[in-house]
Amino acid sequence: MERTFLAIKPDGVQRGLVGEIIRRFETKGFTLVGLKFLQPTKELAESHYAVHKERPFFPGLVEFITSGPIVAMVWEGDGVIASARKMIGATKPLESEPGTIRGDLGINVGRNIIHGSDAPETAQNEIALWFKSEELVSWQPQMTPWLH
Ligand code: ABT
Ligand code: MG
Repeated sequence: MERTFLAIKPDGVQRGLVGEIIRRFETKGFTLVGLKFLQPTKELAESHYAVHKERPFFPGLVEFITSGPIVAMVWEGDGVIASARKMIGATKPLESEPGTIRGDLGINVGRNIIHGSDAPETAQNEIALWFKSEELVSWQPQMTPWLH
């Protein structure tokens, strides 16, 4: 079953959006398999955003991501990687549609509330970066089958 890495960034935590964001993925029907609350170290933030390391916004991005606690999560479900990206919305605030997390809740590209892995390979790498395998719980929700 497909898994993705999602993280509620420091702005999402500071603004009290944790419950609202988790609710959206729960009610969509995805399954939470990993969850922790932590303030990322500089090393962890730099590894996570390594792909952007030559970009001018990199130092500010690392400073922001390490500035306070975040909620790191792994969610599971059919097509969860692409679906979560859709639910999160576009990176540029003016392009994120209403109905998406960023479209409904944010206006700032550098403070965009939540991260989601953008492809199967990055999902696998990010899950391994943020979680030990024993921190992930494989379980099947006992749900009414017509939800899935
Ligand atoms: P992430 O989920 O954080 O990776 O964002 P997303 O994939 O939607 O967008 P990308 B392109 O990966 O941006 C990573 C972070 O860098 C910030 N950023 C990006 C800027 O501040 N200025 C820019 O010009 C660009 C392109 C936005 C993202 N994070 N935050 N916070
Ligand atoms: Mg990205």
